[in-house]
Amino acid sequence: RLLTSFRGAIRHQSTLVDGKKHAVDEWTNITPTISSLIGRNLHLQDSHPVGIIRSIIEKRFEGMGYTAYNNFHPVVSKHENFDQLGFPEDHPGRAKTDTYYINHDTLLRTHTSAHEVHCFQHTKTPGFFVTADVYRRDTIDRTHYPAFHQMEGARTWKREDYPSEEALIEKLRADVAAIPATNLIVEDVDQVSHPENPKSPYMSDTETELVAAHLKKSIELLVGDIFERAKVAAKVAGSTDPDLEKPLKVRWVETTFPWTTPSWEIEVWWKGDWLECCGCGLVRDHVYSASGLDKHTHFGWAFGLGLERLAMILFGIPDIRLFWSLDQRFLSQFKPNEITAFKSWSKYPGTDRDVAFWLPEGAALDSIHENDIMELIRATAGDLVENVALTDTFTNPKTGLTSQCYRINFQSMERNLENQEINQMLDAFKEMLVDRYGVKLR
Ligand code: FA5
Ligand code: MG
Repeated sequence: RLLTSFRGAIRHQSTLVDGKKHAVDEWTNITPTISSLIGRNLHLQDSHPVGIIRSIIEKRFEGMGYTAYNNFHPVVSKHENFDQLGFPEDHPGRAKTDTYYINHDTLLRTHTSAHEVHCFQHTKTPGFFVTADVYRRDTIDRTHYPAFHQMEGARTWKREDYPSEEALIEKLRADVAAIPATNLIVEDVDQVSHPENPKSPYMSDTETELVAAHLKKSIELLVGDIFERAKVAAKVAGSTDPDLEKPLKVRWVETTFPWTTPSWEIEVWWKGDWLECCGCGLVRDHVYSASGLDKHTHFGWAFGLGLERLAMILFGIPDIRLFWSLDQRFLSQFKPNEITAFKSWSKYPGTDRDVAFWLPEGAALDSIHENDIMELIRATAGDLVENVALTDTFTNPKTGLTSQCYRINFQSMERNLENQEINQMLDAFKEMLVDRYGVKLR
């Protein structure tokens, strides 16, 4: 009997993710809803907007020395996703509230940068691309979904390939000059240089300047090419927006990442807003040494591009959940290698429902994280939740008890939702809420 119960305990201490068994511990927070998205591989589908953008970019850079990797598995180690890249121990990205952990050491990658070290180690060409699904615990709304796709790009130079510093600089200049220019307007950003965003000490000023120029020109080429096609698509679809006649405006904004310096984000001016598309920078030496490459002999750049953000704009797709739709009215609209304007079918109206509750006595205000609430709702309602927002928090001065109210918007892209169906989902959600957090419903 002892043996049977021992086996039972073991069985409960593991979870299946994409058919593979993993140990669970107090870090485990991956849910079946999230696991079920693994393997959809939207980026590999030729006629899916995510796959179309990937292949347009890969084709644009064909012959320029980049290897494309598209099949890395989303389960990676904490080491690959964070440690190797130099994320500090207290970086918010590491928190259980932000990342899907399978257990303490294993997680769903939160970005394609998790594969940088591996690719630096194994790639024979000067550059590479990695396109893949990434996962982040996040709020739910029209532009946020717990899974999305990124494309990583990187390019390396190796000092020992050149007989002298002069020869290296000459090659860098030639490489920069070889990238076709675009007609983008690059706006000046009035920004004081970040003190935490200096050049790498092992690179000279000229090297830094030239590699940065190579990075920016490469991304401008990518963005310029894609947006020119999007303008054509918008015009074909009948848009008369006068901005479509003007060159595209972009700007470079300084930022920081733990494994690049200096670092930037490129923003694109589109329909009256600056849209953040891509983070990037010059790779720090610890990434090369983690790749087993001789320290200070290698240098270069890396970027990480969000594909859904681009695709929503380029194809005019109004809701990020649509990318995961299996509805033929969505899937049948797109053709390989073409950006075409999305035609919406009638949208069914949504329904708002409020859920208010008292936190347990003495519980801190932040004892329940907004993302935990999202997760609970997602577990019962899946993609039928369009939006969740914390709408009210107050503390009763007499009792000291704190109340929170969440507004949940239910909506289907495919049909009208019945009240009874919404009530059932809400009841299940409330039951889990009480069960898990000991709150008192109001
Ligand atoms: C990163 O993920 C870095 N790995 C990028 C990078 C790579 C920097 C290489 C330096 C060198 P960030 O979290 O900002 O950075 O995400 C990069 C892009 O992914 C964003 O610009 C955005 O386009 C997209 N993105 C980020 N969060 C979301 C989200 N919740 N939904 C959709 N797209 C997102
Ligand atoms: Mg960012």
